[in-house]
Amino acid sequence: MALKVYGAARTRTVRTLWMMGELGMPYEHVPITTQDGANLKPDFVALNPTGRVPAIDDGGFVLSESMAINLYLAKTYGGALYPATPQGEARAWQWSFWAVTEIDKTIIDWALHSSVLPEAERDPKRARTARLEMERPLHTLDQTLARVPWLVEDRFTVADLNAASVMYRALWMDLDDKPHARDWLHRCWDRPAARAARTMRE
Ligand SMILES: N[C@@H](CCC(=O)N[C@@H](CS)C(=O)NCC(=O)O)C(=O)O
Repeated sequence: MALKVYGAARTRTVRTLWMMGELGMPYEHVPITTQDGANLKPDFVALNPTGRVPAIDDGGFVLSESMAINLYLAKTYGGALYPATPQGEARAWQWSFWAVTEIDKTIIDWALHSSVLPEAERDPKRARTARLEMERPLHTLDQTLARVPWLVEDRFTVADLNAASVMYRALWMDLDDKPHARDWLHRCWDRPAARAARTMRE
């Protein structure tokens, strides 16, 4: 039975769809949407009690949380996409936690109030506050990438995929004062699997 990926590409599921593209594995996409509440229907909640997407079902092993899903997929099926040492592995966890705790909610707030919501519903002050809050984590990222081309070891790994996928909205952010982070972000999203995942959502 093929691995199932639950969630429409327009949701955070794009992170998992990108990973599936990198893996080149066959999978079944169940594009559950959230606007119509399909994610809260009893069938889906029985499978995934969080009622959120993405989720995967790998032969009966059901997992939610985009970062955990990608770390699991890379470790299980990803070969060189997963760091080779315990230290590299821990760094991948570090950048994944960094992405969800320091970037995820703030960048969505920034995107909503700078471009995504209809103009009348945007609050420019919220967009500015969100952008300011991101200054410190973006600086950390930029300083790191001034020294190395990739976040872990010397190649693109799940650490880059997780962090860059959470930063999807930053593709439209002016990052000229963070050139290392900006170039890395575009390098990550220029990968064929990332482009394919974007095509599914845009
Ligand atoms: N921390 C979770 C967040 C998942 C999440 O909030 N997904 C949204 C879609 S982007 C969702 O399912 N929203 C519907 C809801 O909360 O009912 C992850 O990274 O997977």
